[in-house]
Amino acid sequence: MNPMPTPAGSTPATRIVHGACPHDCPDTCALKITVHNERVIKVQGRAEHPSTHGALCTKVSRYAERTYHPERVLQPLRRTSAKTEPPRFETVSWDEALADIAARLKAIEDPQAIQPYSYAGTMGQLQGEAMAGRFFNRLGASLLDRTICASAGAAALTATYGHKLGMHLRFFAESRLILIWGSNSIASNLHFWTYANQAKRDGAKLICIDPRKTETADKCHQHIALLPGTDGALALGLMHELIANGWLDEDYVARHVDGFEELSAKALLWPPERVAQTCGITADEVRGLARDYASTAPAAIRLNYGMQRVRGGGNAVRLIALLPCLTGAWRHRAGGLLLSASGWFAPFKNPQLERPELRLKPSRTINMSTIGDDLLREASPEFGPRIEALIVYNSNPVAVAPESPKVVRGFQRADLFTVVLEHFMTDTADLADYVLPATTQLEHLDVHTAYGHTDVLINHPAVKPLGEARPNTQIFRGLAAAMGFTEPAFADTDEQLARQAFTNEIDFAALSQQGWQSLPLPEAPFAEGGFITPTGKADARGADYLPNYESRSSSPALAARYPLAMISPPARNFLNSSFVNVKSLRDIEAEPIVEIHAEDAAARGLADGAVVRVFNDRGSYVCKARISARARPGVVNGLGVWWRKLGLAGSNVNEVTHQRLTDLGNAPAFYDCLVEVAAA
Ligand SMILES: Nc1nc2c(c(=O)[nH]1)N[C@H]1C(S)=C(S)[C@@H](COP(=O)(O)OP(=O)(O)OC[C@H]3O[C@@H](n4cnc5c(=O)[nH]c(N)nc54)[C@H](O)[C@@H]3O)O[C@H]1N2
Ligand SMILES: Nc1nc2c(c(=O)[nH]1)N[C@H]1C(S)=C(S)[C@@H](COP(=O)(O)OP(=O)(O)OC[C@H]3O[C@@H](n4cnc5c(=O)[nH]c(N)nc54)[C@H](O)[C@@H]3O)O[C@H]1N2
Ligand code: SF4
Ligand SMILES: [Mo]
Repeated sequence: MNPMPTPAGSTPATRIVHGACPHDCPDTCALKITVHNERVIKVQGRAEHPSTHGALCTKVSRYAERTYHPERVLQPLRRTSAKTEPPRFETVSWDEALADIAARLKAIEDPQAIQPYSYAGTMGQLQGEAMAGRFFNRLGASLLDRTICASAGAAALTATYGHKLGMHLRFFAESRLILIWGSNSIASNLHFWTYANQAKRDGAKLICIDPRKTETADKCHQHIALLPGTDGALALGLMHELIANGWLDEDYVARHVDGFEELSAKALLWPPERVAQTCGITADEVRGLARDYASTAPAAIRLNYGMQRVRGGGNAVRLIALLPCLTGAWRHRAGGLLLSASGWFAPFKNPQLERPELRLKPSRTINMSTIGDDLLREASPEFGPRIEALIVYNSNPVAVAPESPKVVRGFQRADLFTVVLEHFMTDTADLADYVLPATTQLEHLDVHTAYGHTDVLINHPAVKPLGEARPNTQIFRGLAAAMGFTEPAFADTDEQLARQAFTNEIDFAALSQQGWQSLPLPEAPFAEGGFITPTGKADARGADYLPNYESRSSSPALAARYPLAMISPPARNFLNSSFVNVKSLRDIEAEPIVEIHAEDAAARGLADGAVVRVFNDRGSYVCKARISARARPGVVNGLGVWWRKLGLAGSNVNEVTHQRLTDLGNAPAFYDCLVEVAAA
């Protein structure tokens, strides 16, 4: 496909290319990429794009620095050292690498012993699963349950509303009250913040509900610093107040909520005093929040995934998602809730893109969040074959998956054959048998959906692939050819894949020309009910508060040894573990830190800046203590997700997290974690 035509006024040596930010971020910004003499010299936002209006975050405005990074992997690499030794690699040709990988895969008797492992390093439809999915389907490899981020909340929204649907981003600007709940929007959802800030300027009240006093909490009118994993109790307490004070929209409840009687009986067990005790806040905070929520219209909730990373995270999302159904906030386009907008895209996406029919036999499914345990598991009738080969792309599991001591041990298995498609020598690439050089967003074509807004975007390639790098699509095509797969599905070019990705309702020519297409959608989706559940009503049945696996009240013996609750939300200048190796961004974050309240630091004799060990029975993470009012007493904030090898002692925050799963969606409970902190 041709890049954008050279616009009038630009010299032939300089051209503008329209792109899309590939990162796992709700915003999916439209990019304006300036290419001079076949080199990208600037990455900016496109001011014309209504949802993201020309502003980029600091990270992606440095995207060219990432693409032209001197440490880019630009040739296929083959391991020459043992997995337990410092990593050493030699360069090999593509032909040799692909032939050898294919030979290794063919030698595996049961294809289910071959495991793909990927997430949202790029959220592109093409460089994500389009060709990879075809390859693994044809191979008959194990399936992967992609749970590491959002599946608890996704399952909860689906159970409650019938799909991952929510308010439109732009109408937050018209809200009069916004609850920013489990979201550090300024750091992780910048363009939402622009609309919230507009509402604030117009007189709206903003309330942040978050254990950490984030930069977003600093800018809100009120901050409610509850204990991690207690959001479900707070939601029940709010319902208690709505019911006790007669603040329900009875008509909306009667017509559009299923299971209200059952929910009401549960909520009445949660008077503000009990909620206060469970959540570690005051009863007046509960009462005040309920009053504000019931008496202000339109009232909107921006929920984010931070609050669902605990055992009861799915139920907590269900309960919070029911709040706008009880007050009838959904009647207004600026009222309701947004966690994810991704369900809006479902009717416009081609469900056959990954060619499920190429899979001839059903396969087992491995949960990506338990990869540590699963790599160490022996063959058994329940589990199936031992994992013998792992093909990783768009993810850095050794850094981001929970309980990394086990993940590392699994990747170090001498009998495991690991292929990693990457831009850089990440912690995961360091443990590969082969590292295959992948292109970045500036070098390949892709099409994107979003989860914070409802536009489809296209990313035109701005420059040719650097070195010998290849798009993921091309790498999987090459692997398919080396395996002898001859189905026509493997002959599709990236442009053909891009045209196949959506239904005809998305005008591909217009998308290609303008760079984005907005989905045609109703403004206030549930104003008249119309939930996508089987009954057409919001489903309240069964939703309840579940305490954490690890907390002072649920596991007192463990808490006696490890009394601090640790959450590990993202650092502002990294994107999960991406950008940790971009020096200008790492310099801003400076060092891996754990934020600790002055009282907790004093009780442990810790000074600000001291090198500390954050530890529990699973492992020990070395970082620096930052004594900070951003941490509440009893809770420490271990900002993520550093590359282990760029941290202080070859470890990161996932050294101490566990692999137990959430109540719904089988997601990791990263923020349900007890630790102790001591001077190192
Ligand atoms: N700069 C930056 N932006 C990002 C990312 C990044 O790494 N860096 N990551 C991206 C990804 S992958 C995602 S999934 C999205 C969304 O990613 P999220 O993980 O939702 O990110 P945050 O907005 O930081 O929201 C998490 C907030 O929830 C709070 N929190 C933790 N536990 C609890 C709890 O039990 N209850 C409540 N109420 N709050 C809690 C944390 O303190 C934090 O402020 O952001 C994306 N954007
Ligand atoms: N303790 C703790 N752990 C967490 C979290 C937390 O809050 N706390 N957050 C969790 C969340 S929300 C998420 S989403 C996961 C994220 O985990 P991952 O999805 O693994 O995300 P990243 O760490 O950004 O790693 C993505 C990798 O993909 C590579 N990549 C990017 N584009 C391409 C491409 O086009 N081709 C190829 N081959 N590679 C590419 C990048 O170089 C990068 O190394 O981490 C989770 N881990
Ligand atoms: S990471 Fe998010 S805010 Fe930053 S450019 Fe990408 S989509 Fe926009
Ligand atoms: Mo995520």
